[in-house]
Amino acid sequence: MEATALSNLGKITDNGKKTIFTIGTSCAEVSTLAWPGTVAWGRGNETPAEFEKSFSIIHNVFESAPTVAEAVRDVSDLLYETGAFPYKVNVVSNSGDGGALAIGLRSLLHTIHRRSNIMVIVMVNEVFANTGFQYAPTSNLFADSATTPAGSLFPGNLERPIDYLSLAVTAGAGFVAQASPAFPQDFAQAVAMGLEGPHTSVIFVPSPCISGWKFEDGKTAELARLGIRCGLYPTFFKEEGKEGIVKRVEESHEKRKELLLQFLSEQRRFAHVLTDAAKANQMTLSILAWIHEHLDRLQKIAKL
Ligand SMILES: Cc1ncc(C[n+]2csc(CCOP(=O)(O)OP(=O)(O)O)c2C)c(N)n1
Repeated sequence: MEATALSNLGKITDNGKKTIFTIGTSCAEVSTLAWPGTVAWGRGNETPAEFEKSFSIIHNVFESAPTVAEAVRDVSDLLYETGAFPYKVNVVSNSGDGGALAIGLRSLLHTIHRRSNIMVIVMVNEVFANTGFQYAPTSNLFADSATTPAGSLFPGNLERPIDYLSLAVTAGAGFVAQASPAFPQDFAQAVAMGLEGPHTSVIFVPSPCISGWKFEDGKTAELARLGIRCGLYPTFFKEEGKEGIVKRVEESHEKRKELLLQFLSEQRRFAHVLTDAAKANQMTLSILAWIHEHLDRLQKIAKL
């Protein structure tokens, strides 16, 4: 899903301006290191002519992609204003949810607070994936992970996921969205709106991860849509000062429950939840309680 998101992001940001990405260490960073002509840990070979290409990437340390993006924004604006640089650029920071919402939260909040004109993309795969699938603050209830192993003492993760959408809105981001490439129009709209500025936009991309969530290859888009429709990853758009929207979530509680069960049952990280009917029902109801509470809060936040 992250590869699909990055590919779409590349197409949408190809809007006549050059786009400079800053990517914190994450799956997205590891997979883009192979891209020719990008600046990776000082190994880049950019020349002025190559700078005319439509995008470039600065790979930077884990927690500070938004801060590096701020610097790119300031320097490129300055060069543009002094006439040294012929055009304005899009600046996009990209991190995993571990990088943005655990170790890098301070950096993210400061960037939002400074209202820097950049777009921050956060890939939400619920784990620190490339170091071995450890629990992240976004991990869902009862998820089995390297640091919340399901066993006889604990049924996986016991913490409710952090409410990152409310966090970004109340921190003062000019535009906050959650959108998945599994609903391509939502994703394209979120990115296009996010690029408009003039403030910090934060876009969360729910990203089912085959190895971390332990599901069959080929199910990625289906799982993304199930996660959205059952309410775990509601599509969300909120511009500062305007009424926002929560959408693509099933209205009926029964339907949400049915889709949630399907979502859980296709991932081996939840296999222990479904071992018997009573346990499955109890745990599903706990997750649904969180979903309903979270959706209620988002509806209120959307009206701010
Ligand atoms: C300050 C710091 N702490 C830890 C690490 C080790 N590390 C590198 S990538 C990573 C996991 C990143 O998780 P996330 O941001 O969720 O991205 P994902 O791997 O899931 O794409 C960790 C812990 C690091 N590079 N720097």
